[in-house]
Amino acid sequence: MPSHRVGQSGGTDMPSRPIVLGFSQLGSESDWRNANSQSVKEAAKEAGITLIFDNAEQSQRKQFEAIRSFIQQKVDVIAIAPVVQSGWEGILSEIQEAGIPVIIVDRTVDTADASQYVTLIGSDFYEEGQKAGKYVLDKMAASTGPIGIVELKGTEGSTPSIDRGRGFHDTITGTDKFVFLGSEYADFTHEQGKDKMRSLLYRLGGDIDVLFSHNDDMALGAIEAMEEYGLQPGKDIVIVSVDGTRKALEQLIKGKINCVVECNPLLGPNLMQAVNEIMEGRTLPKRIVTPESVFTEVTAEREISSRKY
Ligand code: GZL
Repeated sequence: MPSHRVGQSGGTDMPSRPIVLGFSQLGSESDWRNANSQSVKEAAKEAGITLIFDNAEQSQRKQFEAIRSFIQQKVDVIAIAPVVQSGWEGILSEIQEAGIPVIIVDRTVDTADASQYVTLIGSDFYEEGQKAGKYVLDKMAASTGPIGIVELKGTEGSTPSIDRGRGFHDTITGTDKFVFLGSEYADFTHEQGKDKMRSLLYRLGGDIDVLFSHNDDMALGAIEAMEEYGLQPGKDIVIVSVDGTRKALEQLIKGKINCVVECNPLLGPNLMQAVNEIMEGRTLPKRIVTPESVFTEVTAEREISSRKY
């Protein structure tokens, strides 16, 4: 397949054939991830872009294998949703040597050379953590403390886990009435969220007043663990989560979750626009941030009917 690149002058010999995009998706660990994949597939079809999609099942090694396959196939653009932040310099150099432009999607990568990718399309996870922390400050304003907080963290080393945690902790630690009792990595999955919440309850039981979960799937698992333990989620323990899936909003309406910070997975249209602009030789911003909101018991009813995922 002849490869077409952005011309030296910045112009490009637009291919007479459909643009080919290789997308390394990190996995299918959560409803958010599946909605993200669906958005990319639908947007590619809508844009007439040929999509080569690979699901790495949360393995960075499998992402590298998929990317090397994209290079061999001489795709026009490579998009990567990186499972963790570190370890990408080598593979990004291989792509650069092949002359293929790169778009980073959703999470980010650590690299000393920002020229190794054209743009990053995704959320501001630190701000999402701050929003979660602000909700807890408001919700617990009348309490004198001590208020025991536990945390279910996403995939270790992933941008959302690192930055949501930083944003939340930076917001909460301003007052001494909050006590962080413990945190567990639960890999953004429902199953591990339930399992790790069980162990936190076993260790800390009635001392837990607040759970901050880095995503909805882990929060939904934690709700099951709390009910097994004989506690009322949303009442005995305040729950704040991130994503905004339909299942989480349903629990929000039932009062079993108290706040869901939105993280928008529908990045497909932004990605395809960026691909087209690269192929047209246009300059893109280094960062494209998706707009997001916060859902509480008050706004959930209004939002749930419009949720696509
Ligand atoms: C955030 C995304 C996270 C979601 C999880 O943009 O990377 O990964 O919050 C998903 O649900 O597994």
